[in-house]
Amino acid sequence: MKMFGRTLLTLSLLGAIATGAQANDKVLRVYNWSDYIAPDTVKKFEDETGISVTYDVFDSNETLEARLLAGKSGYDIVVPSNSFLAKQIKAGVYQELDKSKLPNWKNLNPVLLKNASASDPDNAHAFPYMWGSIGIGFNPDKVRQVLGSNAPTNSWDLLFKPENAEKLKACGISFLDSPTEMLPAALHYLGYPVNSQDKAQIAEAEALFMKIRPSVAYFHSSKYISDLANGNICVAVGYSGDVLQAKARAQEAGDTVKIDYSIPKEGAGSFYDMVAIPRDAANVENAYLFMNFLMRPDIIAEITNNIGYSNANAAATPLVDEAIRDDPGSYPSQVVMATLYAIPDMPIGVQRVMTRGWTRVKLGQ
Ligand code: SPD
Repeated sequence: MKMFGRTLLTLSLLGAIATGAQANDKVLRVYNWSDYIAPDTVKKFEDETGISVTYDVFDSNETLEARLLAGKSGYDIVVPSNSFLAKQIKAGVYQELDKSKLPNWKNLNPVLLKNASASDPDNAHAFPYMWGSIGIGFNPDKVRQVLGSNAPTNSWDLLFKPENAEKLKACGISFLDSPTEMLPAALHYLGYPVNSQDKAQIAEAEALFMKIRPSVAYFHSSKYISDLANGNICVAVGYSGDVLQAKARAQEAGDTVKIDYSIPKEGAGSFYDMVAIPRDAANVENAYLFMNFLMRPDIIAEITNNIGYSNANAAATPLVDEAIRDDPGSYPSQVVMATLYAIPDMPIGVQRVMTRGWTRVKLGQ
């Protein structure tokens, strides 16, 4: 009996230690894009699992990459775009996924998985979360006021023709602060390959921005959402879903500011944002639980319904609001899809050239 009692005590002590250790491990650190999750997604995960989540945000791949390449980012889940993924995989930043821990993988859209596998063969390190395009968000009333009813809102001419940009300066233009997304847009407009490594062509793209630089109010990759919504600016080069969020916010605030999103007819950049686990993540099992949670149709559909981006989960499509499914900005037609180009994955050396050029553009010198 005594022996049995002692064993029980030992077992319960061990149990307490184990529970204590588990309790300390019930944490997860997530680093995602800003404005990229539903308001209660994290809370739902915490309630269901008892895992406490630290959720931080960034608004450019460049920022995320700097954290990852510096090592020991401290995060268990990160969300790089496909255009940055391949070289980060090569640099050994991510762990290979154990798909047996992801039973909800079956819900993912096989076509999108295949597209995303161009940067990650066999989708070995990451799965696609959301995808979208980089186009033009604009306030049709203000733009018409400035440029007249024939304003070319369906073309990059709206911004890349200096005579248009000069006029739009009066109501406010913003650009994404991302050389790897903005310079390819100019290269494409100039008729060069979006992944050009030709320094002269990149310099020409830079010169195009330099010409319109005096008309640009600011370069920022998330501030334009609220500025479009409250009428502080009238044109923003931005991410599809973010412009739709601006539109929704403007509608909620009384619908006096109208916002539209256009994918210019010349074509625009498209991206997949991918969920991955850094190699040095401390809470890998919890990261798998979070990944699997994000692959649940009800969870990811709710996120899409809040942020306006198309997700990569086939099983979730029937749960996505019709208004979003029918929005050509979120779910472009096949004809428009054919005009999209993938944001290129540039070698690090060329990326540096682009970053230096972009710094000159921002400084205007
Ligand atoms: N607010 C969320 C924005 C997500 C945009 N990701 C785009 C990456 C493009 N390369």
